[in-house]
Amino acid sequence: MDYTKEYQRVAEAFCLEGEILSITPYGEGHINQTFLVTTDQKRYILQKMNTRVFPDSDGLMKNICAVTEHLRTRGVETLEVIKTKAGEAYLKGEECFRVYAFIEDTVTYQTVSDKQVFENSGKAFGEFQNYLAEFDASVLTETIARFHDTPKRFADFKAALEKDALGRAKECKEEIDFVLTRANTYGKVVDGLKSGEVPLRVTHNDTKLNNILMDAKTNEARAVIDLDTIMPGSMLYDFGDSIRFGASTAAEDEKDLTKVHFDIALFEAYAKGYLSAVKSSITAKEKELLPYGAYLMTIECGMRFLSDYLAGDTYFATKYAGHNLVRCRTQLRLAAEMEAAFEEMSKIVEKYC
Ligand code: ADP
Ligand code: GN1
Ligand code: MG
Repeated sequence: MDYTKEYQRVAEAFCLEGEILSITPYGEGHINQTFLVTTDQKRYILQKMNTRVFPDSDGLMKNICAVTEHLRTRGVETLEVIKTKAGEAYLKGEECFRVYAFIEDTVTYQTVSDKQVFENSGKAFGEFQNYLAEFDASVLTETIARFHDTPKRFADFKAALEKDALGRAKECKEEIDFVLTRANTYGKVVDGLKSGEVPLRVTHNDTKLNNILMDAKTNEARAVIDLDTIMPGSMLYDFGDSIRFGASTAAEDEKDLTKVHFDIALFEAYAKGYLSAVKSSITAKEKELLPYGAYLMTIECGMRFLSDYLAGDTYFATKYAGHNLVRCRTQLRLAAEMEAAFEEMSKIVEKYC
């Protein structure tokens, strides 16, 4: 497909500097369709927004504009929304698009190549959490209701299983059983939030390693990106989601499960970085639940991949028929290994608090 031809007019609707030379698919996100736009002067990120996942595009873009402005006033490098020629934050229509300035001289990682990178990302997500703590949550739209409400995710999973739209359940009995037999462990964070034992904070909610740009030379964190899911939540979600993606010895979609392990040294690297930033604000309850948060986010993500596989791959972008099942398997493998590592994880948390 000639993306330059396809999206030239879309890109021209934004205030870009220079003449457009090319438009090519970019990155490894599962939700939006991302393109790199190169002009004779600059580079930009163009995204076809996923309006099925995020139906309230206005609310979403208001969140992003407000949060990025808040960060910029504090001197933090962040996404820069490039307006349309009509002065809007995004291009509305049957399909919606937005443009960000390309943050140059940075890289994103799909797996942890070096412990130091992961520690740096932990520190940056912790600092990001601190910046959000000063942010007025009342101006935020909840872009996806009950995003990390694991019991709700579990109910959705059971509905997808019941329906079994494509007759795929027979291919994944083991994974289904894994998720079903742990049903009584899914409620701890939402219950804690309800009772007030776990503080409600403004959180990023999608803190995987490819949602942070690292400096290409120094590997220091430069900017936290993918701000679509910034909403009230728990820091356990942010810590946990980073661990589920990054504290693995393999990619999220590694087919060979013998390569997939929960790596406690990577857990330690991230915990060290993250806790160095949040140790003055984290509560005793949050500290206690950090290892569980990692476990919960891993199993929740596994059940979401599995639900999508059962429903016919309608949510996450996939590259082949069994992609969501492959992803589900890596998550459940990691979760199983975490079950044996709670004590060790807790000791590490204590060490860095
Ligand atoms: P998705 O919601 O689909 O995950 P992201 O917003 O995370 O989409 O973007 C996908 C990828 O594009 C990121 O992982 C990153 O590699 C790259 N990317 C996004 N925004 C920028 C930016 N402003 N500068 C450089 N790279 C970016
Ligand atoms: C999606 O957008 P992306 O690719 O950064 C998903 C996350 C999942 C993740 C799994 C809005 O993140 O919740 O944890 O895939 N984002 C949304 O890789 O559902
Ligand atoms: Mg992303």
